[in-house]
Amino acid sequence: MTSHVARAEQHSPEPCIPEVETLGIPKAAWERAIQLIDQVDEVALACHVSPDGDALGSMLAVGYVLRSIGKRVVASFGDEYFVVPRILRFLPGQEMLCPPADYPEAPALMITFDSSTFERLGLLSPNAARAEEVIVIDHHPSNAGFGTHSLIDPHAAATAMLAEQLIYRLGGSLDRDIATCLYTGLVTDTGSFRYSSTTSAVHRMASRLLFTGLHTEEIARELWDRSPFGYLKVLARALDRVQLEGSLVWTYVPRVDRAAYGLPYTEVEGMIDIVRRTDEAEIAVVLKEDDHGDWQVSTRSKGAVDVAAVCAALGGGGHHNAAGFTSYDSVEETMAKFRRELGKAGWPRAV
Ligand SMILES: [Mn+2]
Repeated sequence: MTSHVARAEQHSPEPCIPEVETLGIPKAAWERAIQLIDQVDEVALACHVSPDGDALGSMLAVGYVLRSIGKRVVASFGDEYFVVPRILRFLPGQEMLCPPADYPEAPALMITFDSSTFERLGLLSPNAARAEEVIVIDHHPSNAGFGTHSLIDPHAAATAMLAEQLIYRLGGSLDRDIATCLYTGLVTDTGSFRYSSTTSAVHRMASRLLFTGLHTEEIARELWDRSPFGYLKVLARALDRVQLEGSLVWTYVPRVDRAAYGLPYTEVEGMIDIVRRTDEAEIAVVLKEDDHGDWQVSTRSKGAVDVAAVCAALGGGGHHNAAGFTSYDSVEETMAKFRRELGKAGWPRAV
């Protein structure tokens, strides 16, 4: 507790000064977004299915501010099994969430967060199709702008950066709850400020968030430093079958492994972060069988290969160094297709 006191004292003399940046978005586009929000009493927020910290954190942060300026807010994501992933249950603001079935059928204004395509809205795609206006807030380079209005900056490290700017433009300010949501987005999408997307603007934003008295150590523990015991057993099995093929390292997690320990799918989502540390590999892949029997494939590159392009060819997408796709084939067929697409992308390369 002493550390919190020390931090509060240390921070109290300096105020959090909002830094208004346009990011990669024309000023007029920000203004139009504010206009669209001004025109409605209720705003329907949505983020992508199987939400990560950036998707859910950005959405809840903006939700808080919309409520504070007198808007009715509903927020959701289009998963059939509507449950917030365990590691994100510490996020404040979850009382704003409603299951897709309770979501307005044809919202006057919908805002989507971190969703690169219409399809990534899952069960909420039809609602978006019927919405009068849809503001798309995102940072995925592949996002072509599926709404009626776009706030998309592919150079932003996280959607949370765009969310923060929207908050200032709405006349909102940061408090600890809002900052907790935004920080979760920023810290997860930058891999704890390790990825190349970590610019000075990212650290300036982190600084503004920390002035609210954020408990960064508690957020870090919730996000990365805890798992049920069964995770270790499932991880052990996955690591036991890991393979190194030239510069490709890969493994898979069948659902029977998870079932043996009652481990939900979301618990194995981050396993790629362990596999990708392999020195000998340029590319890392983890196939995770979800509860429907489909394979959710995570891929990582150390930079030489654009895995977003490879995954896009397989129906997925993402970023240059971190991307994914869904496969309805077997593990062997999925890997065969992946290797074929890697080949087309000129990999492995002659050195
Ligand atoms: Mn993101």
